[in-house]
Amino acid sequence: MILVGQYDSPYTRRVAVSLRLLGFTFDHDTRSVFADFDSMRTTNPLGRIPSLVLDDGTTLIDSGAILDWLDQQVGPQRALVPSGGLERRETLQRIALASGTIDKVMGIGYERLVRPEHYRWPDWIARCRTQAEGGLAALASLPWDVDQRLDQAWITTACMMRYVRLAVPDLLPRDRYAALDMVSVRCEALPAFRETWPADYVVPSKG
Ligand SMILES: N[C@@H](CCC(=O)N[C@@H](CS)C(=O)NCC(=O)O)C(=O)O
Repeated sequence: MILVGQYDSPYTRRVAVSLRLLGFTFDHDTRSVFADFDSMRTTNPLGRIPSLVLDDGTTLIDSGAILDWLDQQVGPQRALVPSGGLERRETLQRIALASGTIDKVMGIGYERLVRPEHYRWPDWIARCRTQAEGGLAALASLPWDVDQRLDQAWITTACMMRYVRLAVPDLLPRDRYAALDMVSVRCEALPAFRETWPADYVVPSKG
């Protein structure tokens, strides 16, 4: 299998972490969505990451669809999203809050990093910021039990936090949300997270 995408993408990183936690081996294709745009569109017609190229040549796109496929491969006992009931609903709700926060922070990041300064729209950035803060506060208000089995809600939330701290760090100063800091500390200590640590935020270039 080949995972396509760099780990400064929280969506790619959550797939990489999940692959490792579930015991899959994979190669890593680190082409950039910006610098390698034309090449990337031959893998995913949307020119986005992550993609997962399976051993039979099939290419899966979109982290949610890839993670669902991984869960199907390992079966309900090991799946990272519970297969039913209240537990599944609550896990999906947390994932929705974390990935929604990623999307809003990404909106700010792209506005700042890709768009020329005179085209930036401060009202739009402020709106994204309000939405991201809403997502963070809602996640932080939920109970997080440090002894709970690590599932996709924890993985996606930890990847979201690392991404926020790379892209718009003032949104998430240490100690603002103690519960979320605990999620991050617990996850980032694990080998699957350490091996996928996005050391630097790769500023998109238009190359
Ligand atoms: N819903 C998609 C979102 C993927 C996504 O936003 N990927 C970003 C990188 S984190 C990307 O490819 N950005 C480039 C673009 O959209 O043009 C998923 O979960 O995979």
